Amino acid sequence: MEPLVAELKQKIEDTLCPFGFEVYPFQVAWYNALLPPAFHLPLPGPTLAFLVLSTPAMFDRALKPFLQSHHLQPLTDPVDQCVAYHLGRVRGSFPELQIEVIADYEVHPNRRPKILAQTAAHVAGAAYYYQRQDVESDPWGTQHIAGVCIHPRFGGWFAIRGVVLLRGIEVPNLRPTKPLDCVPTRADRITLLERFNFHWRDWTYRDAVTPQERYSEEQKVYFSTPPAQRLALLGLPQPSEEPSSPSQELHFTTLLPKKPQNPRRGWLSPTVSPPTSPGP
Ligand code: B12
Repeated sequence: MEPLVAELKQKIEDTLCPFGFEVYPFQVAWYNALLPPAFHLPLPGPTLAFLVLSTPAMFDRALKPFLQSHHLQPLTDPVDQCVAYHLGRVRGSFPELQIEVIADYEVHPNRRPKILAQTAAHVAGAAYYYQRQDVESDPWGTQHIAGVCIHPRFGGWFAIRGVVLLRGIEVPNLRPTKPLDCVPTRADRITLLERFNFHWRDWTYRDAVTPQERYSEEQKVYFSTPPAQRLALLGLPQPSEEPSSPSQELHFTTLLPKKPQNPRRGWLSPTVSPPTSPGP
């Protein structure tokens, strides 16, 4: 890797990795080359960019401390705010550079995503993006089949959080790293894409490779809770409520016993709170 890229990567890693994120460098040209002009990033091809993803550790290392630090605003998703806060810190650590950050949830006024996170993850070598075109004579006819990225160490137990663009830093000699093809057979790719498209709520697509770490039960419960109920789940005031005492207690530890005891207790029981919208 070019010394400049290695140095910038190290600095971004020092900022983000302790909080459960990973970063992978890529050139804007590699991303633009795969996409129609409507999706292009409007920067010169050799511009340096970094893909940022969150690992299972992000929940404990970034989200919980963030919620306790009172940075939380009403009305927007706490995870999105937490990620935006940490990506913003990257900008803060390079005051001399023109850094732009695009988060996975950002859309243009016509609702088109500002970044295709999976294509970026693939070109950055972070996680292989499996699409129906990667399955020879696929069995799905006219159905829409969305693609899914699989990380060599975390399987599907991660989320792509955004890209950091370093305007003005051009690295024409950066060599692409191919993502590891960890689901090489046709049969396994079919299983993966069917699980992701039709059974994503059961989490099984995430085990396409045996992961080094999965989301904790607590994290799964959080992401399985409809966004509107997540603040209540964490014991935080709802947007309509006045903030209560200055030392707002978090209720994680009371929500879930440290060791899973009786999984049918209280709201953990599927009959009480069926998972509806797992997040990433
Ligand atoms: C809109 C959206 C949805 C929509 C539509 C999904 C879809 N893909 O059709 C809905 C609401 C249904 C949805 C659901 C889910 N989603 Co969603 N979603 C997105 C979002 C915001 C944009 C995806 C999109 O619209 N892409 C546009 C289409 C056109 O892109 P595309 O299919 O990739 O096509 C391009 C490529 O094929 C490329 N291309 C062409 N040739 C080649 C060749 C190569 C080699 C490559 C790399 C690319 C490439 O060109 C095409 C464009 O022209 C992304 C985040 C993001 N910003 O990217 C998350 C995202 C895809 N979702 C994600 C997840 C996890 C889910 C859910 C499981 C729910 C959840 N959050 O837990 C479910 C899964 C069920 C399902 N059917 O998808 C994750 C996937 C992570 C992963 N491991 O891949 C993402 C990346 C969010 C994240 N933060 O991590 N989602």
